[in-house]
Amino acid sequence: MKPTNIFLLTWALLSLNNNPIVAQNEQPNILWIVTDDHRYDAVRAFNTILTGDEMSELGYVESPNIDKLTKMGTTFINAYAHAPGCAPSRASMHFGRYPFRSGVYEFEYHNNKAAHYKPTFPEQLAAMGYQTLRIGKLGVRLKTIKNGKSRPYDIYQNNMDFKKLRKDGFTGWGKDWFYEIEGKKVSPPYKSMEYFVTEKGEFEYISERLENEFPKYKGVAERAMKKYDLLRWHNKKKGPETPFSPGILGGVSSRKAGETRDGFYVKIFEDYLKNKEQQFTFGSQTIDGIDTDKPQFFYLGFDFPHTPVLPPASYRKRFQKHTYKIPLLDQNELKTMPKQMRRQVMAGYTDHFNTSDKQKMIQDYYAFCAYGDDLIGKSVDAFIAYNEKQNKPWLIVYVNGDHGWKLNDHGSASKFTPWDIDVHNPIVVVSSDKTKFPEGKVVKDFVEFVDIAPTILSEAGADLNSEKFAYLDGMNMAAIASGETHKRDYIIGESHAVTGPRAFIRTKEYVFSMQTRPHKKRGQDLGWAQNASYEELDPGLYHMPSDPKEVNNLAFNKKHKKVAQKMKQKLMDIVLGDNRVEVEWSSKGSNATGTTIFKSNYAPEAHDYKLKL
Ligand SMILES: [Ca+2]
Repeated sequence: MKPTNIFLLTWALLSLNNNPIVAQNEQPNILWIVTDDHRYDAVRAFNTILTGDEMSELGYVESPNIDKLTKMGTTFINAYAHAPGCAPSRASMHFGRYPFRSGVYEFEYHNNKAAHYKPTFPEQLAAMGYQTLRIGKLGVRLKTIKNGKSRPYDIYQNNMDFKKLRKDGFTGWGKDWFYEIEGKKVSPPYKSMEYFVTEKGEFEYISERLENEFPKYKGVAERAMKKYDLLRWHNKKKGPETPFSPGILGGVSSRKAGETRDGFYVKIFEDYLKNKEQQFTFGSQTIDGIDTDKPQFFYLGFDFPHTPVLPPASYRKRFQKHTYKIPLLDQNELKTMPKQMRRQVMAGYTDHFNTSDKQKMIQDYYAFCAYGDDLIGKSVDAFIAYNEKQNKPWLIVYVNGDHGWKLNDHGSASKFTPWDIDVHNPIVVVSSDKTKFPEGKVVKDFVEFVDIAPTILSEAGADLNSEKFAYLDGMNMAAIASGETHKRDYIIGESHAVTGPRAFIRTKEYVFSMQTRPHKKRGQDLGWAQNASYEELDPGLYHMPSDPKEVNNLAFNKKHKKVAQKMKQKLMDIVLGDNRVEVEWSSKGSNATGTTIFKSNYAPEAHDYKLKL
């Protein structure tokens, strides 16, 4: 902005308002943090609010830095994810739209050329003058179309992506495609080959094919299995656990605290904030340096505690001293479990693990969370120090997990279901303006992930009442905190990953879920659920006050028939009848060039936040 414009703006603000503190209208710098597959019970402050006991019901947890955030700001304890899988959950946050309005239901690649498409909120922020930076995991599979072909599309102006960081060795673990081994081209390529990076920067590749084709690598995986004390996911069908089994549920990081991939995200963030050059370089990546004349939007996408669960040794040792209460599966639960949810449980089944493996899985998970908490603390400190130095207002939005994670709850180590442990993800908002997000305040009203976009946009100066933002599905959390907006009787969600198409509606008392579509073919048989029998909808109903672990499916219990019917109708009308969009993205791999939209709008405005049972 030219000096004359600053003068005019200042003059205009002063003449509109007698309050001489112009800084109040200044756009704040914003830090948005999202963790990955993070259970709410890993945080003492959340446990204290929810149960009165700071520890998880499973046992010892540690979270001094997130606890501190809750003291500095407002905790939205009943915040929920819409789609409990990384990609659809992150899409709902970035778009500020429900899956059934954005048309992104699972891990599909999609594009920004479909007629109903609206920009992500970081793009809106850039249009409002912000400089935007992402560090770490994004998970939104957005593409654009150029010359009829699907092309990469950046949501953020600047990106420090993990893929390049891990190739540079700034990680303890990675996974990548390799087209060349030992200088020789390999065909087909090694797809998603796993590797560890040692303290010395050496790469240890984990691949059965590699060991067979290149004898010099023989035994690397076996040695890594022992050295890092790995627990890999396995089941009877796929055979016993081997050094090549997929999914690391426990073990120790090959690197010390601060030098894991999450550790490097924080180091990059700290260095970036101190950088005074026009450009900023880390490893092989160079991005624009920080423009202190612009308001800043920083997004930190941590990978912890997503698999591979590999806490650094210093954390792991401490947590190995604790014995945890292991959630066990009651076989009766399996019998009445909705089929789609049973499918998911079986896909991530862990109940056959022996007790010591289950202990290890839980110890390492919470140790990983404790390590991540330290990294959050460091990021927050660096951000606040930057703002104090710049004398700028600021805002932190901390989202505890893009969704949750089961530690043998319901017999599975996984996500993807509408059970509370998979979708309950508290949010903490801390602001330099303590009137909007008061210190230590706890809000028990429902909050949904679609609220994140309008909250941040509003703080950045957007007029949410303008036509431009009419597409946003959520509410401003400042208005929820102050009670200015209407209260929700329920929250909703829908996800198609692993379970198949399934939606849920949750009140403070009950949660009802059902199959929404007969298959995943977009736009076909949209009216299926309306004509299907109740049994065909594969219903699940749980009563939270009497059954907080959600093990007794009451969907076919006569006493709860009325409740089930009401919730079914409401849910169906909303997700299938209130402006539902499905898109044929024509997704073959990442080549999402389709833009054909299918709509279902037989019950407009069914989503009115009201449901009396
Ligand atoms: Ca995730």
